[in-house]
Amino acid sequence: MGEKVVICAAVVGAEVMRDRSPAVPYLPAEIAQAAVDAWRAGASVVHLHARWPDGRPSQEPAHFREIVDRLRAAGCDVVVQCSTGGAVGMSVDERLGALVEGAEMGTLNLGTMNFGDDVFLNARPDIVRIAARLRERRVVPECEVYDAGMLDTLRWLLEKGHLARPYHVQFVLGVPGGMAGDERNLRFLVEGLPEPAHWSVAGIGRCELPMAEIALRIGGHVRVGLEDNLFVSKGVLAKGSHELVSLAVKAARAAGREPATPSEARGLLGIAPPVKA
Ligand code: KMH
Ligand code: ZN
Repeated sequence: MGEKVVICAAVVGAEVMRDRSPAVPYLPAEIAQAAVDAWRAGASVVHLHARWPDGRPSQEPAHFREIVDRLRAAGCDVVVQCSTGGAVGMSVDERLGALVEGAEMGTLNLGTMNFGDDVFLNARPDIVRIAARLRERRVVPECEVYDAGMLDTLRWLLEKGHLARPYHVQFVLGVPGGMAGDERNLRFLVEGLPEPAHWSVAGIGRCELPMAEIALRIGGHVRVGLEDNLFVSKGVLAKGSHELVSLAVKAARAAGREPATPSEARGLLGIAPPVKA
C-alpha cells in the first residue's frame, strides 16, 4: 500500500459560471454544501473561492467566513484552503481578503502568466507580500505552479527566506497560457522541485482525471472539482464536485492508495490541528 493520498476538492473557482453547468455553487451556503459533499465523498482538503449571489467572483471576508462557519457547524473537519489567487484583475489587497480566521492553507501563485485571453498578474513583490501574510497568519502556503519557470521562483523564495517548510506544491496543468497537462510535463516539474516536498496535481478540463491517475502512480496527491473540470465523462456534466472526488477515490484505490482523512492530511502537510472553539 502506497502513501495515503490527499484529495483536494476545488468546489468552485472564479471563472466558470452557471450557464456552463447548473452544479456550480454561488452562495456561501451552496459552496459550503458542495464542500461537505466532497468531504463525505473522500476529500480531505477543500480549495475555496467565493462568489457574489450573481456569480461574480468575490474575495469578501464575510463570504469566506460564512463558508467556514457553515462547514464547521455541519461537523465537517475538512482542511480549509482559501484562494489568494481570486480572479484575474483583482488587486492583491482584495485577494488577501480570503485569509479569514479558520483558513488553514492559502494559495501562493508563483508567477504572472497568460490565463486564457487574460493575464494573471503575480509580480514578485506581490508574491513576497502574500507569502508574508500567510506566514503572519500561520497559514500553510500551497504554491501554485503553472509553468516550469515558477519552480525557479519557488527556489528563490526559499533561498531568500520568504518561504519555509511546511509548504505544499500544486502543479496546475492545462491552463491555456501555462504548461499542458501530460505525463512528461508532470515528471519534469516533479524532478525540478528545489527540495523534496509534498506535491499534488490539478489537471484542467479533460486532463483532470488522467493527471490524477498519473500523480497517484508516481507518488503525488490530487485535486479535482468543478473549478477545474465540469465533466465526469465526455459530454456528461458532474452533478457536483463530490462525483469527481468519488472518481478520484476509485482511482486511488485502483493504484493501491487510500484517501487520507483530514487529520492524516494535516499530519502529512504539517498543519496544526484546528483549535476547538
Ligand atoms: N482564478 C485564477 C485566476 C488560486 O486559487 O490561487 C487563479 C486561481 C488560483 O484560481
Ligand atoms: Zn483556485
